[in-house]
Amino acid sequence: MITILAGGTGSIKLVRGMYKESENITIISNVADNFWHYGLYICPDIDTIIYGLSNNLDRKKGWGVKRDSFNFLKYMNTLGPETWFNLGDKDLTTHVLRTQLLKEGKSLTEITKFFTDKYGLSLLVAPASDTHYESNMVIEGNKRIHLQEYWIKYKGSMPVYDIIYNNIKKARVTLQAQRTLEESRLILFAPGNPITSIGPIINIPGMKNLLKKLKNKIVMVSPLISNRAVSGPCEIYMKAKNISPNLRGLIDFYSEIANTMIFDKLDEAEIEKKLRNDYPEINFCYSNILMTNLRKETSLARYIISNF
Ligand code: FO1
Repeated sequence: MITILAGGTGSIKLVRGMYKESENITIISNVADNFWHYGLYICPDIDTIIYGLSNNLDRKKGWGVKRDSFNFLKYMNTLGPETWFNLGDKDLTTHVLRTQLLKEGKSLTEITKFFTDKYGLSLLVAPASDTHYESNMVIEGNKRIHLQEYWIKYKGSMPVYDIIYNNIKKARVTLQAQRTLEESRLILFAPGNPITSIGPIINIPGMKNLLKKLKNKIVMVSPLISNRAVSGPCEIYMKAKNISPNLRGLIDFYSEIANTMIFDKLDEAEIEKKLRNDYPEINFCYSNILMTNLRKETSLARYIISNF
């Protein structure tokens, strides 16, 4: 079995390639971007994985359901509430149903299984934790706001002084996720944001120690090419955590827990010349990691499956 630690928009391309190429994969999904909105529980990363694997994702945006309409939001807007989070009408069915199941006492693990079954997916998508915790940005005046608010409502327009995982101390990795990690022959870190997609998973209490023990089978795929984020606010968030927003910062961040790191071929010269000697224990590998179409997604997945 291969287990992939994944976020949403930055991770789905590799997850989709791996799902096509491998019989037996499991996803451990980030949950720290989950939030309550209009009384509904929204789990963007879990949904991106489910929509992405079932061919329902709006691939251009990287989130939401393809060919969705936004009538609910238009009507909501006429009544006054803020409508900065674009919930589509089809997408809404997931949030309504999930919230109902939560209120009936089901766990997020059970609910996610319900949706993967409904969407006809033959893999386990395991939420990293059943306990709600969330990525919060610390902005001016030591104020904390949710990641979705920062990035979507405020369009990332103000300085971020820190990023914290609010309530993470109470979170535990689910038994299912822990067992999956132990039993996998390979653990892959998708090229998601290290701070807000993969970071919240590896910082669940107890998780780092578990991953250190499993280090030999951990492979990280870089979210950076030529020291720049492939997509999204990776560099802003790395800076906010006092991590150099470049290849060295990324390697440092994962060096305790990942034995192998896959970078783009474009970065081979820089890593071999300037970085490799500082990290003798890490196995650096190079491939074409920019997945701009489905063929490139499967090609990277094949490279990973045949080499690790
Ligand atoms: N991202 C945006 O940039 N703008 C949106 O309005 C937006 C709505 C949205 C609705 C459902 C969903 O599952 C995801 C959505 N996203 C939106 C993406 C999401 O906010 C982030 O990309 C992830 O949380 C980070 O992984």
